[in-house]
Amino acid sequence: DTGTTAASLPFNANKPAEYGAATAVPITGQHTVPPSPDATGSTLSETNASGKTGGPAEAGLNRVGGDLLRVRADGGGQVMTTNQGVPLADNQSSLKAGLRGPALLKDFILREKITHFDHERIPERIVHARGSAAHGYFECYAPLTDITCASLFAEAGKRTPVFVRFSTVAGERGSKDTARDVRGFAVKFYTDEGNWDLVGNNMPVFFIQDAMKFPDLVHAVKPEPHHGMPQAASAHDTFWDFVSLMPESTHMLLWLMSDRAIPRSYRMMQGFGVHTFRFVNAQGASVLVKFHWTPMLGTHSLVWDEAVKISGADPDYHRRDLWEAIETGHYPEWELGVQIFTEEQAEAFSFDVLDATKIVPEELVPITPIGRMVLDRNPDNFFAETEQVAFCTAHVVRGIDFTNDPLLAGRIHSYVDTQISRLGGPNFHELPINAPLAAVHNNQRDGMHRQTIHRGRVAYEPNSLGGGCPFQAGATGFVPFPEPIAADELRGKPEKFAEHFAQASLFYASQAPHEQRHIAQAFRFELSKVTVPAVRERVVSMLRNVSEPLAAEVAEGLGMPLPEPMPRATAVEVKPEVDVSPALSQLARPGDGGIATRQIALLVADQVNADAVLATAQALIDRGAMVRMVGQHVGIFAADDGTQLDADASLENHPACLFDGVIIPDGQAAITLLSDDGRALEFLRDQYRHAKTILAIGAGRQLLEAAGIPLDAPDPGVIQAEQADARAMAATVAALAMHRHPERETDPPRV
Ligand code: HDD
Repeated sequence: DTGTTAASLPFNANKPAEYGAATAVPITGQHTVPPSPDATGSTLSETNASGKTGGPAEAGLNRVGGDLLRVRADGGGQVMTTNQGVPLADNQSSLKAGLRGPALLKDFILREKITHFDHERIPERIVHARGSAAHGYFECYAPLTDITCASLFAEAGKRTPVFVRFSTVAGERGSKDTARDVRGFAVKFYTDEGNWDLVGNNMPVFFIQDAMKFPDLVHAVKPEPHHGMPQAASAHDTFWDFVSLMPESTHMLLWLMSDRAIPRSYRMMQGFGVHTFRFVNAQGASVLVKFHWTPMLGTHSLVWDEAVKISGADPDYHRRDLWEAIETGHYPEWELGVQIFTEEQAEAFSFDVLDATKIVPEELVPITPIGRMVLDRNPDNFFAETEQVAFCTAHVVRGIDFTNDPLLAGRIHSYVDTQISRLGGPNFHELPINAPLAAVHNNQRDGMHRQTIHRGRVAYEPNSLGGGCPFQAGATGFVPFPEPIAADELRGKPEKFAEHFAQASLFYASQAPHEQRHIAQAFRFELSKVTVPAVRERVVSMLRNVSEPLAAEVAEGLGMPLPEPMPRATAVEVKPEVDVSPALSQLARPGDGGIATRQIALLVADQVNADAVLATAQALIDRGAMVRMVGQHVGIFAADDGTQLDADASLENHPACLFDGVIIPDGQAAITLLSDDGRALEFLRDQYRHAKTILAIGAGRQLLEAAGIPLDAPDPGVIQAEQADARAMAATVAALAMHRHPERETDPPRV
């Protein structure tokens, strides 16, 4: 006996008798009652019931009422057991011969716990390893039965549960969120006629035209194989070596170097199905379609210097943003639209709609809105849901079919195949997050980790012993579109695939001046990391076929002479239908003009003016913004009228890059303190450099001066006011709603 009383032990209240002879008699543990879902502090959001979470289906919704409740586990108020359900007296100390003795091999409790732990990890996705996901629903606007018999588009108001995963492509599972990269936008629709996965990206084109090249592309962009660097970055030799030898990647490179590759939020980016798909109606007639997701919050991006700094300040920036928005009830929403066109129209286009490096300009075929998607529930468990979800382009439903895009053909194989090794066998469709809500009946049997218990002795077809069941649905099931094909087998590409530059030029020409500037800067940055001069030269020679001013700007930025333009793969002159497509600029989709969920820093220090703090905070909170008091430390500050202000962020733990705007309240003594603080000055310089909104009230102006913020020229994003009155707040809200003020940018930055 150590002589220590149980009550005085500080270590583990649930296990009072941990030492000495007292351990011979195990003591029943204690538990605390977890808060109810409604109580503040709970991270669960079951109250936001979606079809996938259970609850009765409402009229007009899917007839399937499946849910995940059947597999949810919650240890609250429960006794601890082994995996065999045996209640455990003690799972904190291993079984030993004597208190100081050797551990015993027969300790199945220790061995089970450690064995399970040893096998907790599964292989990460070969691409798109880092991602974040959420539950929600898709709601159809109006019946589309004239063009598709897909059940989710059958009725106005019909809701279909969805699970959506956003991702970066190149980085490993633990990499940063704000890398320059394509973002995955994968949607699993649990329709009442089976699962449909629309596995898209936030860019409408791709690097390559044929799936055969996908392993080469991924090997080139991933960390270089000899030393495993760089992580989550395309700025290295092997990537640019590969793409510069593959002019078909030019159009995608323009998107990748644009602001699209550093989105402000998953909630503020478009999504695209990329390939041309088919809608097929009940009569078997087909139209071609391209899928577009448009965010209600508009399309907005970071700037590169900001993205780099966020990588250090909060590598989980996008994951946190999505999670917090949903937890606070600001459910992100997108509109789904389709470009609809016929085969005959497609044949007349100057490009091939089977070429995934080409868009169909919206000016040529406008987008028809067909429904909206709302994400209203965070997953309960990251591994079980976000990690184990298996998206496959092969998962289509009746009414939706493929085209002969050769990139899509390879994908139809690749995704199912990869899940078999990633998720450990062919039964990954039985994992709860992957299981369709529609019933599954077929003669497939067995395999690793089979969950279903099939009854009966018939697992073949045709059969008479099982009454011929399960029977084929015939014309009411999935019938492939009967596309007539008569052709020679060969390895090659259509003529139109050889034109690689026209749409890259279109994209560049359609960007706003600051977007064009950012593209040139991104090329400059990425290529400056390339060590082989010949690779840089090849990229710039490629750019000469896109835009001479762009090529010249990049060459100048790299201190190199202009190389000859890259020889073209085709001599055929392409006459593009449009030279400019305003829809390709992010400015075309500014969003709803609100500032909801925008992160605003309110700088505080002792003796800050209480009225200014409270008035500005209230005005912004009223419009849904997220306001944080940022102090020289976290915790309590005394304002000028004695009010205690509780700062939940500090200049040290929440640098400027994490905010969309900053308020400098009045209060001479506080401003004097902040003017002597290098972190406060750096905070303002970064806000200014990153083209964000700054409001300075009264003496707050002195802080701007101390930080060297230029105040000579008018800037709608730098607002100075004597008081936090309605006029000042209206100007601030309008400036925040503009997202950024790029007209202030200079290269190199003034501040
Ligand atoms: Fe892919 C994952 C999107 C081309 C092979 N891809 C993956 C994910 C997205 C995309 C969003 C992540 C899914 C998730 O969150 O689990 N991929 C695209 C788009 C492409 C594309 C929009 C071009 C239009 N992909 C592509 C090709 C191949 C693959 C050409 C192979 C031939 N992609 C895969 C994969 C992954 C994957 C290896 C890795 C993990 C997974 O599938 O489930 O099968």
